Amino acid sequence: MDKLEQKSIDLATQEVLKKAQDENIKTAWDRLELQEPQCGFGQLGLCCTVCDMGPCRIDPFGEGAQVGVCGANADTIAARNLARKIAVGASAHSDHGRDVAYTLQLLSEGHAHDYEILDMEKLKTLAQEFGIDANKTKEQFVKELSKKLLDEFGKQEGELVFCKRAPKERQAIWKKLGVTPRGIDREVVELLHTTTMGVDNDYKNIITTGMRCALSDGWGGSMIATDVQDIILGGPVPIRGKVNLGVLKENYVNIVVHGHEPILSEMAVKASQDLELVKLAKKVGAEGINLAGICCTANEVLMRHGIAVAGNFLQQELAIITGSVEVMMVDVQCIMPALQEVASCFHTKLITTNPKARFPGVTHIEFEPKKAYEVAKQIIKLGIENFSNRNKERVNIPKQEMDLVAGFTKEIVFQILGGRYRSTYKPLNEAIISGRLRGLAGVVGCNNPKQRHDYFHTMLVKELIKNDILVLQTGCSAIACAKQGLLIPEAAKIYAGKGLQEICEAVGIPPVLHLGSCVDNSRILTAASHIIEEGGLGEDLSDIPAAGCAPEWMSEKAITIGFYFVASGVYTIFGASPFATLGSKNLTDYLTKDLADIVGGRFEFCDDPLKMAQLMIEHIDKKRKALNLKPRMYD
Ligand code: BF8
Repeated sequence: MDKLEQKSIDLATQEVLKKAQDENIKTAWDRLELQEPQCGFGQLGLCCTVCDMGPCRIDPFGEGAQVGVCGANADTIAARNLARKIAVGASAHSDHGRDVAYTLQLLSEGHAHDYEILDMEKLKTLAQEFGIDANKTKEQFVKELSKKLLDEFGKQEGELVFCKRAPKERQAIWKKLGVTPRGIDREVVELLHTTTMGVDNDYKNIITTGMRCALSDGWGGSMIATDVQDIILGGPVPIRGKVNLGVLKENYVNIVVHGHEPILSEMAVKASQDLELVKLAKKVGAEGINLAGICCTANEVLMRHGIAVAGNFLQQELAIITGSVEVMMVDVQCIMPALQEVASCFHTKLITTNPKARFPGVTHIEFEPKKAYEVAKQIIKLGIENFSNRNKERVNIPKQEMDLVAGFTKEIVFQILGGRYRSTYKPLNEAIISGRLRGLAGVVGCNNPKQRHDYFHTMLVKELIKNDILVLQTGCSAIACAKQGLLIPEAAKIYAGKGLQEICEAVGIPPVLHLGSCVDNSRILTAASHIIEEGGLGEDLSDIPAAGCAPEWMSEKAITIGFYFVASGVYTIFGASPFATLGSKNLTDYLTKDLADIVGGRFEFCDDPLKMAQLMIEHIDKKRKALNLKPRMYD
């Protein structure tokens, strides 16, 4: 295997990395090399920077210091480091949810004219959940609902409304443990407070507070983001699209949207089809405007409009290095600071749009929901004007592009499997009970240059579907598997086991279902709750023959997602890179063993995709046995 193949299994990525190498443009892989060897104390979670008596570090070999200046030991330090990451991840997803809820409020006040209520059904469901009088007018509904949603962030007591979506048994476990989230902001603040110097020194208690914070993301901030986006941007339905760098077009003005919040990129979709702007693009010599996405903003516009996905996290720099991107418009999260440097090697204009995420010296065009479409048009226009600055000789767009089907939601699973007029989870439950489906797996998360790009995701998912496990995906993991052709119905015949194949063929779905962006992991939680509600698969989420995995994770947000899955009863595996806990054996044991008896879910750390699959299958089989279900139908 040559060096490029070691970096990524994706041919398009290899091709552009070669170009970067030839032109001496540095990418994340080069910068990782410069960092090596990375700090061992940091990797083990044993470096403490909580106060200025430090930084302190614990000697993992037991010879040097075993406590920091304040007396904190490895357990406290590792748990605090981890918990602070949970708080940061929860704050990112939840602040996203807040912005979407705020847009709904502006809409209700008549200040966000570019948006409208597109999913009345969901609006009504939420209104009911929040106890809003059904006799009110739509306008009153929206006003009251947006206020109640925003109140979820600042609530001081009680519990988040969406916690009621969880099965009763699960709610009881949370109550008993005291981890039912009260208010989203409160849980983040409290976790930061308890992990500052001289507050909580009990690693188990720190993790308990961490779980409550993570739950406020999964069953709070992220769920609000998902549901309100569906209300104002439309609930996704299965849709075909294309993926990989080959979606960039040589003769078109290429605009790439990147980040996470779809409120603006949704307007970019509309603006890219604006006849006046298309005419303008033709006037400058292009054939039209081509919009594509990176990361989760890409997943959002893919789910609702079938907009092409240029790539996942590690491909953001590569999109620019193709030399074909006129504008990369970014909002928040997962945007590498290095983009500015890479863009400066080409004609690409990097444009920031969110006051929370700016780059020094980079054009900033601030997004406001009140003038959303106007801002989107302004940005696309800049792209068109920039087309003439493209150096055609430096354009190398790889040919690789792959078809995919996305747009699956908890509502769509109902409809597809149960029929539009008989919406029910019964067929899904029956498929699991009969053994035609062995179980379910959520495979999610990022890329990390420390691991071979896309390799872990695709190897793992192929092995799972081969074993009749229906895979639900979000984020960069979904993009990775889509590039390898796993997200088309035809993939079932090639890769799936006989039972899964029969289901995919009967209803025309791929063996791997794309549920959206990372906040849409909340769709997995609600779908799992519906499975329990339907009956026959136990009383609690931890009873379902299911498992989760983030094989190439890198973000703090992934840690938060892991914790809300585990705290919801799910067995969850994290990939190769250390979890920043391994310096404390007590903490590692607590996360990977003891938690199972406390919350029904636990963590596992593993660095081999086939081993991950094996562990997930073993867990699923164990759950089948506990439910008195036969092993899978076909062996
Ligand atoms: O929120 S999977 S690299 S893009 S953090 Fe980021 Fe990870 Fe991708 Fe989406 Ni999620």
